[in-house]
Amino acid sequence: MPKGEPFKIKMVEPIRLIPREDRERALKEAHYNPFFLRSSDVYIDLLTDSGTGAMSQFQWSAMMLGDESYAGASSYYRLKETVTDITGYEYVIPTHQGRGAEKVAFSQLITRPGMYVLSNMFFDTTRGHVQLAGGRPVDLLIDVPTEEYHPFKGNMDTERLEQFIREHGAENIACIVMTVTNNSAGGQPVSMANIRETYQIARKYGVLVLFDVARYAENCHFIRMREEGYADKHPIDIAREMFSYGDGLMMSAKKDALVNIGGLLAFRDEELFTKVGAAVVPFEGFLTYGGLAGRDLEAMAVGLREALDPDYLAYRVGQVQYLGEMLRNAGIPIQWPVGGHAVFIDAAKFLPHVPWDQFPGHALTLALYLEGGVRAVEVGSLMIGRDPETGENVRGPFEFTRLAIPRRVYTNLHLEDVAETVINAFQKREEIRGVKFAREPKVLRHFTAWFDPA
Ligand code: P71
Repeated sequence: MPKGEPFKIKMVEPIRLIPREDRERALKEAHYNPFFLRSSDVYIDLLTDSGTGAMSQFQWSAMMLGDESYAGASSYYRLKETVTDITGYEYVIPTHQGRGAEKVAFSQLITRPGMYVLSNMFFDTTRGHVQLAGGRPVDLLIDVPTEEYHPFKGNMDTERLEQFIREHGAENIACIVMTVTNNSAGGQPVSMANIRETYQIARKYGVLVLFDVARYAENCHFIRMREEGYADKHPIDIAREMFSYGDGLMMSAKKDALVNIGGLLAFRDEELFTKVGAAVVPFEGFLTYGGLAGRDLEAMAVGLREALDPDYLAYRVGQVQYLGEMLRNAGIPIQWPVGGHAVFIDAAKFLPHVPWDQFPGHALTLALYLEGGVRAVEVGSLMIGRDPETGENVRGPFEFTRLAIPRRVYTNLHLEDVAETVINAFQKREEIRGVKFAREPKVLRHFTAWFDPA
């Protein structure tokens, strides 16, 4: 097997590491929040793998075919046929990005305040939209320590799921959200067996199952590599089986549809489509464009297929693994095995002297920027936020610093620079301090909060 990337590079964008004094100044000006840094002050940008990938020549050329008709554009039908082919779902609605799909879905499915929405684990915007619609998000992730091997660490705890439905009543549950891969748990995969079992439980009690499939292609790759009976299957066939265990999907197309902007809703039956579709026109736009241009729909249709290519997936997941192995071999505590899109550093172990409510994952993020111009993001108690009822900070199950790898963007030499940065910070870890809020917004606070060193 060749070791190289399954592409060569046709267009380049210069990047550089600015001097240390400039990084200190930039961080202060950003109120110690990496979201406020200018990208030109960042050397290697691992803030997110969302919308930051490189499109292929096939996607760029498909964009020239964009049909910009307001309704019924041919670009929409090309996208719809692709989505139906992969998922089996007949009813497809584009949205401007994942959270557009979430807002539409939860505003219609949460019909009474206080209804529960159950998940293997919500991502932040999904959790935010459940709360904004008056619902109560509940995470039911299996419990495995971060450094302990488990092939499918993103799984739903199906025992607790069934118990919860029994205790609280199916009529009080708006839906189940199956997040694949499980981003908040470290980009960890969910097994086909777990997806099937979740759907069986849901059907037994008449509860709806929606997938959150931002990174479903990476999840299919893990099923192929790790679950018995899937080694010889093409990822698209694994995807088809997976989608058969659900009623619909919400997607941020900025990940596994390999586009810079876009999202999707898709449903198996017309009733659900009609119910949820009612909110699309006022929030997103007409049903066949959902806030996107015709050219965006074309790029998405091509990207959805490219992301299921086995060579691409092996390269993609392999690159994340390469970074993970460099860090693990150096003794850095990380979520193990690494997930599909990012390496998650266990910041609680990296910075044992920083208390959880001074956000060790965020403190380490700031340190990595100062050390090597690498931009990461906190995934932990800062991102989880406060309990809307008590106003108290909720302690998350993990305190992570996430290094998310954009798709087809950086080379392995860049990742070696990243590893060196993390290792250097590890050697000086005692000097790294926690943070406190200087300004704290109510919803999705991590995006726009200001901080001071604690
Ligand atoms: C990610 C993001 C987006 C993000 C979050 C925090 C900082 C920077 C960027 C978005 C997701 C996701 C899952 C599983 C829905 C969304 C929302 N992830 N579900 O991980 O991971 O999609 O961004 O298109 O609205 O960096 P959207």
